[in-house]
Amino acid sequence: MQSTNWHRVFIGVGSNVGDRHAAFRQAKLFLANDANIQAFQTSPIYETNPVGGPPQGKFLNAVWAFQFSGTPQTLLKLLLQIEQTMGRKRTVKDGPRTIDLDILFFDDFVVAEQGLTIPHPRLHERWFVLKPLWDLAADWIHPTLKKSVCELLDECHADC
Ligand code: PH2
Ligand code: MG
Ligand code: MG
Repeated sequence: MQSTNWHRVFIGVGSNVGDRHAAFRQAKLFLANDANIQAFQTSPIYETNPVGGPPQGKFLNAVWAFQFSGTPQTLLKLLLQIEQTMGRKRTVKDGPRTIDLDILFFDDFVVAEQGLTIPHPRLHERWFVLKPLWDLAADWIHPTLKKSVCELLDECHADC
């Protein structure tokens, strides 16, 4: 039997359209039932003011962590598939969305490709990402900034 390589992954989850809690539940089911995902963990859910983009409704935000068997590219494909299945429309940049699933960290990988940047390029500036990340993994080290999530949260303004 071939041995499977499991990677520790953190994703940021956001929703500000429709039944936001229902969208979280549905996206979680899609992921937790995937054969390449194990040991699923969820942070608390926060209601946050929108940062950037057009005027829009408040978000629910959370971070989910799991073990993933596959590459960053196959994970991205899975997340985009779930977003599409759940009716995500990409019209306005940073505009309203039924569900947004962003890869934050993938082990300590650093990836810079068209359409895929890991770590997420703005995670260290966003309270709505850092706080739920801190709930799950305060000591995780950002692979390029070389700071812990706890340090990044300390440096981050509460209204971002
Ligand atoms: N996502 C964005 C833009 N602005 N603001 C909040 N509060 N939460 C988000 O998830 C969010 C945002 C683009 O992905
Ligand atoms: Mg996003
Ligand atoms: Mg996204």
